[in-house]
Formats: sequence, structure tokens, C-alpha cells
Amino acid sequence: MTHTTPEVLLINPPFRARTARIAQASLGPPLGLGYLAASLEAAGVTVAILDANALGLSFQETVHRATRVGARVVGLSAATPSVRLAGRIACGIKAARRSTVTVLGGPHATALPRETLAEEGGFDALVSGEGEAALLALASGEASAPGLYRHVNGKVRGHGLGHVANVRALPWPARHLLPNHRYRTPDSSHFTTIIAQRGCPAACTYCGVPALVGREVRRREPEDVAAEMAACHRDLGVRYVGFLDDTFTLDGLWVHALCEAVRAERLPGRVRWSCLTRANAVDPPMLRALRSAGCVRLEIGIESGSASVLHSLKKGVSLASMRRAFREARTAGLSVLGFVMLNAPGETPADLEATVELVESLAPDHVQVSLATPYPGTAMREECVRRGIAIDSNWERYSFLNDVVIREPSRSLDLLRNTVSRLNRTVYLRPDWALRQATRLATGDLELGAFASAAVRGALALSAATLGRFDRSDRTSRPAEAPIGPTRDCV
Ligand code: B12
Ligand code: SF4
Repeated sequence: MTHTTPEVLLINPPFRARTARIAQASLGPPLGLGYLAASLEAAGVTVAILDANALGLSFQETVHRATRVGARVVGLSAATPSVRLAGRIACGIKAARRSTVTVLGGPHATALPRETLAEEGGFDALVSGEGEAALLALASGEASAPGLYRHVNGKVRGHGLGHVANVRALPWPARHLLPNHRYRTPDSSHFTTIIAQRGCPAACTYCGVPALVGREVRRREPEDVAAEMAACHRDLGVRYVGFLDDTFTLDGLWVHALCEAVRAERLPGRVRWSCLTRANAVDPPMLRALRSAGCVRLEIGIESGSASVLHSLKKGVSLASMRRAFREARTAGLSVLGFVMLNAPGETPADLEATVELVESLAPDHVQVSLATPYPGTAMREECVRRGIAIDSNWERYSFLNDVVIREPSRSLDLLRNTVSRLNRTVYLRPDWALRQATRLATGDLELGAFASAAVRGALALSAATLGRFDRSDRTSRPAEAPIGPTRDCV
């Protein structure tokens, strides 16, 4: 935080109490806010970031700290489950300083700009899409910009979606405004994240990315990405980088060039890293290049072991290519985390069984099991509406980990819970699981603390406390504050 009054304050709301296990295990910087702040600074606008989530602030503390900063414009970021919390914070800030201009951005605002601005009374404005240009326009007093929505004479006015055509021209995220020492992952306590590419050409029905960032992939220069990694290591002591690109390995030539640039910065051995990808977007030479550049883990979407569910999800990946990718990644010396999603529309008990069998045969090092959640802007939501499938309308329950949002009689809560339990056991109770992690420890791929943490995660996954913690009825599974209603009338 700066000491003079900044013109703009950007807030990452304290959503950790409201989302669940994964968000708690790993804590990364709010890169979106970092990018917004960097663009504002480059244009001469003074800015501060309050990462209330990383600082562990309560709702009241967030409002209090934000009000004390006294910025003219306050921007909040929210995904679907945290939009009500963001609205309530905005209301608190407006109640304390009515002249503050409050603006919302992020995935939920992008998907439902008009509805959200009309519903959440704490906001004067909203930005849909990538917000760099629209936020600058708002802070500079301009009347309109693509993606900028406002209240005008009792109506919501605005158009389009913010879009960054040239990501190569963007300054690096303003990490000097962030509490970097707070960020950690089970693999390291010296952690940050980087985005090297924006967009994903795939069209998975459950995913918010195509609507949020678009299907056109925009890549940064490999040398610039490697230089950002080197700067994070040199200036912040970062030893582990999580790449957040939606599908990191789509372009083989780019990946090889990046690995080369990372080696040229002499980062392997000093910085380990991981990335997300699809099973049909890797091959052995690429996997070896990743390994030699310090990549230690791939995170791959498995979703389902049923070919028909994969087809209905428009995943575009076959079971055979998953088997091949997991085998080849292990041969290259990479550990693999697999994402699994249960409770897709139309999924049968036999499909769930096929998923357990597939995960057993893939033997990932880690598994993250989530529940299909029809986020606004996704094809899955349209499908549920079209087919008359019952879905929960309380945004706070859209965490994808704890709450069953899609209700179909073919899948009881007990069946889902048992499947979560079996999947975790399949991965973490394998006789060779501990041995594999011990080998990674011996080869320096895993820090001692991380090994302990991974073991605890495995143990926790087997305990009744986390297995199928999701909700049985209309009662929400979070212990924190009371449910939050829309903030329509707050100001
Ligand atoms: C990293 C990540 C996380 C990290 C967040 C780290 C952090 N501190 O920010 C963690 C693991 C904590 C996380 C949690 C969750 N995530 Co997440 N996450 C992502 C991921 C992979 C990348 C986000 C990112 O950093 N993008 C890069 C930056 C540059 O973009 P950005 O953050 O979107 O910001 C830009 C715009 O959105 C906009 N903007 C954002 N905030 C603001 C604020 C203002 C004021 C303005 C003007 C503009 C603006 O401008 C920014 C710059 O262009 C995205 C996928 C994706 N490609 O977006 C999913 C994604 C955003 N997550 C998603 C989900 C579902 C979740 C969880 C619900 C999952 C869970 N149960 O934990 C929670 C929700 C947390 C919450 N806030 O409520 C969905 C969101 C769908 C939705 N409608 O909400 C996405 C799209 C993934 C998907 N496949 O659908 N996530
Ligand atoms: S799930 Fe992954 S591959 Fe599918 S659209 Fe989303 S980001 Fe792309």
C-alpha cells in the first residue's frame, strides 16, 4: 500500500472463507488486479492494491482499510461465488464515503454485466471482459469505453467487452503493490503465478474461459516471460512459479522457445514450475523440454472416464490420449495432477464408475475432484436451462467444490460423496504413492515442507472431514458468515 492517497484502489475480496479446500491450499497473487494496476501506473494514475484475501482480513476490516485509503475510485474483482461479498464491501465503502466511485470486474461481471450492475446496488460502474482500457477510461473521467457499464437515469448503459489485442504490449503485473510474502503453494512457500498466454480455442461446455477471455490465443514473447520469471526469482525470492495459462502447451514451437529462454536465464535448478494443459496437446520431445527447463508438474483435465460424458462436455480429448499423456509425462519425469469433474448433466452411475476406473489406471500424483457447476456464460448453463434440469440460483453456492448445484435424480448425494471418496483413495492410497513422492524429494523436485504438506493433503483427503463435505440439503456447507442477499438497495 502507498502512503499518499492513490487515485484508484483495487480490492481482492476475502473470499477464502467462502470457497474451499483448493483456494486454501494454494494462495497466489491476484494477477488480474496486478495487470490493471500496472496499466494505470503506466498511464500516470496512482494506484494501490488491497489483497484482503491474502491478508486474511474480515469483511469489516476490508471495508475499514479500504475507506481509510480514501481513493476516489475503488475497484473490486469477483468470480461468481464472491460477487455478493464484493457487493457488500462496495456498499460498506459507499456508506462510509459516498463520493467514492465503485466498480466491479472479473468473471461474473463479464458474464452478466447488465444483471449484475442492476442487482448489486453497491456499484456505480462495472467492467465486462479484460479491464485494462475500460478502467483507465473510468479513472480518467471518460464517458464510455468497450466493456464499461454504468447507471444512467435509472438504466444500465454500456456495451461490449474489454479486450487486450496485444498482450505483448502490457507491462508486467504490479507485484510491488502486492503482499508477495503471503503467496504459497503446497509445493513451495516462495511462490508466484505468471500468465504467458490469454485465451483458449477449446469449447468445453462447463468452462467460463471462452466467454471470459475469448477463444483466440494471444501469446507473449518467450524471452519476456522468462525475464519475468527471472525477475520474480531475483527480486522476490520466488522458487516456484505456477503458470495460469489455460492450455500452456498448445503451440509446440512456442513451448520449445520458452524452455530455451528459461534455460538461457539459468533458471532450472533455481526455479521450479508447473503449468495447465490438455492431454492431446503434449508429445515426448515437448515433455522432455519442459522437464529440462525446470517444469516439475503438469496439471491436466481428465474430467470423466466415460467417453459419452466427455463427448457431451465437448472436451475434445479421447480416453486413449489421456492414457498416453499421463504415461509420457511420467516417463519424462514430470508429476501429474488430474482434474476430475463429477455430476455433469446426464451423468449415470456407470459413468461415475468409469471415472474411478480411469483415474486408477492413470495413477496421477494428485487429483482434484470438483462438481460440475453451470457458471453464467457457459454452454452447460444453457443446456441445464434447455433441458429443464434443476439448478441452484444462489451464486454463493457456485464454488464447485462444496455445493451440489445441479440436481438430477439419477445421482444421489451419497453416490457423489462416495465417488469423491473413492477417487481420493485411488490416488493417495496407492502403495507406490509415498514412494513416488519420496523419490521426488530425493531428486530435489519437492521441498521437504512441500512433501509434508502433500502427505497431509493425502491424509486429509482420506478423512471423513473432507470427503464429500458438500451439502446435503439447502443448508450451505460454509461455517463463516450468514448468507448474503443481493445488495440492490444498499445506497
Ligand atoms: C488463477 C485462478 C484462480 C485463483 C485466483 C488467484 C487470484 N488471487 O486471483 C484461485 C485458485 C484462488 C481461483 C479461485 C476460484 N476460481 Co478461478 N481461475 C483462475 C484462472 C485459472 C486464472 C485467473 C487469472 O489470473 N487470469 C489472468 C488475469 C489477467 O485475468 P483476470 O483475473 O480475469 O482479470 C482480468 C479481467 O477479469 C478483468 N478484471 C478482473 N478483476 C477486475 C476488477 C476490476 C475493478 C476491473 C475493472 C476489471 C477486472 O480485468 C483483468 C485484466 O484483464 C481462471 C481462468 C481464466 N483464464 O480466467 C479461473 C476462473 C476465473 N476461476 C473460476 C472459478 C470457478 C473459481 C472458483 C469458484 C473455484 C474454487 N472453488 O475455488 C474460485 C472463486 C474465487 C472467488 N474469487 O470467488 C472460473 C470463474 C467462473 C465464474 N463465473 O466465476 C474461471 C474462469 C475458470 C473456469 N474454467 O471457468 N481461481
Ligand atoms: S476447460 Fe480448459 S481446455 Fe476447456 S475451454 Fe476451458 S480452458 Fe480451454
